[in-house]
Amino acid sequence: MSRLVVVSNRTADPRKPAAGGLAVAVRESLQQTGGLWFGWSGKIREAADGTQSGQGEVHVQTAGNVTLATLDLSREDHDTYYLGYSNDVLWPVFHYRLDLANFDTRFAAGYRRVNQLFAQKLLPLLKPDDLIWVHDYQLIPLAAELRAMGCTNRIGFFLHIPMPPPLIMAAIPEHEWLMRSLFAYDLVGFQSEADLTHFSHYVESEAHAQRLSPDRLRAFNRTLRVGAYPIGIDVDDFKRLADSKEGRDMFIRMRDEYSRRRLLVGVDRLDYSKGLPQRVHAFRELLTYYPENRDSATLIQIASPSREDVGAYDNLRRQMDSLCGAINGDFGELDWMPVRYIHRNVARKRLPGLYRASRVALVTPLRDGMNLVAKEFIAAQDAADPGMLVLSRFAGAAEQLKEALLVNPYDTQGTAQAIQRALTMSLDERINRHEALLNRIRKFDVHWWSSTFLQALEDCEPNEVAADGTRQTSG
Ligand code: GDG
Repeated sequence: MSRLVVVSNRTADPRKPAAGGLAVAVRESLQQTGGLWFGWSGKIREAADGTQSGQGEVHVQTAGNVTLATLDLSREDHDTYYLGYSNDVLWPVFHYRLDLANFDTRFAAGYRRVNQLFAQKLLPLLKPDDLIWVHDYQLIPLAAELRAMGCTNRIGFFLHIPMPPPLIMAAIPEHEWLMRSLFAYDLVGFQSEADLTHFSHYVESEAHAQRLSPDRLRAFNRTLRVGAYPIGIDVDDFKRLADSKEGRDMFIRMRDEYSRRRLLVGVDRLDYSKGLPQRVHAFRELLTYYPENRDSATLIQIASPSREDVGAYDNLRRQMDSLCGAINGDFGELDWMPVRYIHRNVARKRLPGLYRASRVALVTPLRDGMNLVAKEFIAAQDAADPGMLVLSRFAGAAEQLKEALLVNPYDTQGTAQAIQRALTMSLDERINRHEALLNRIRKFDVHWWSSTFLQALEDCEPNEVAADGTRQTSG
């Protein structure tokens, strides 16, 4: 069997609990097979003389059956590749936020330089039949760089974030280069059918791609296999966490603390894609138009700190401080605060108990590739008395989780109505909906996700390497 090589912007020790969707999912797939995990160390190396030459040494360490290989970045590379192009261009545009993008040309150059550096440092570590799985938007051109250096391995790419429609993608000055780069992979996976459709429309309209079969596209003189592989969670592992002593203690604490109230929960990175201000507005609307919820409904919103060195995140933080302060000021009583806003990271082992004690989860992003919190909430519920999920139709998860109450997060009144419906739903209806949701997240769990993707990658036919370093198939 081929060795698995995973490449992502950051790596993590796969034996330790991970926070963040990608780290959790990659850990699952690597731990099963063992292999190599390659990425940035998270460290910035300043050269002693103040130049940019301090980067590039690969550090190798072993963690169980996984080898971790990481490299440091120079300050300039970090600022242009990571802060600049990844977080200030690709993240906002792929989440449909052209208004927040900063198309500085130095960013694109840094992004390309770091992808070349990754390729250079990874290549000597590769064996001929390794299966290479590249993750996410920071590394779109990695396969093209590896091919240019003569790499003939099968390489797959998974995009964890949404793929925007063609006319939004086309706002990125380098859009053609980015999309052409994807054709150096053998397989490209998306979170949802909607994302796959956007990509197909892009290559059909902008690059005159031919559709050879439902999952094969030909453009830029190359053939690419594509598919929707919605990412899942490890349902049993999450349930175990819920049933552990710490999980149960947390549940009992929350249940007792809020025995007279009805608890709503939100757990997100503090990110403008997650629709947090809109969510607080909707909650305010709920208290205004359904006054029976006053002195009762309590929203615990965990917003873990994220990318604090990017300007747009600072604005969001101030906006949330002010919105939550205002709602507590306007509606709060001596013994009741409507919103408990926590701008800190909470230990993973505390999440299942919090989810289980909550009557309603608010997962209302403006755009999200998938959203794993929605799935974690379902997994943590008591099947005999489950809480209800209010889910944005703009999360990738909405394609799978139809039995949730789907909302448009821009429509604050509609969202407030859905929250009210969730709070007042009969036990029978909650049980029926939860059963269907649980079955679906069990069937399409993280093991299904990684094994289906990797099987499809293994099944890709071997290609010839073209003169320009990219591999060609006959079509
Ligand atoms: C990207 C895509 C896609 C959150 N706060 C805390 C905490 N979390 C954990 C959650 C969940 C994970 O982080 C967040 O996953 P999401 O899927 O919701 O979102 P992103 O981080 O934006 O992930 C997303 C995902 O990749 C996977 O492909 O679904 O669409 O944007 O597991 O529980 N964990 C802890 N403390 C916190 O405060 N321990």
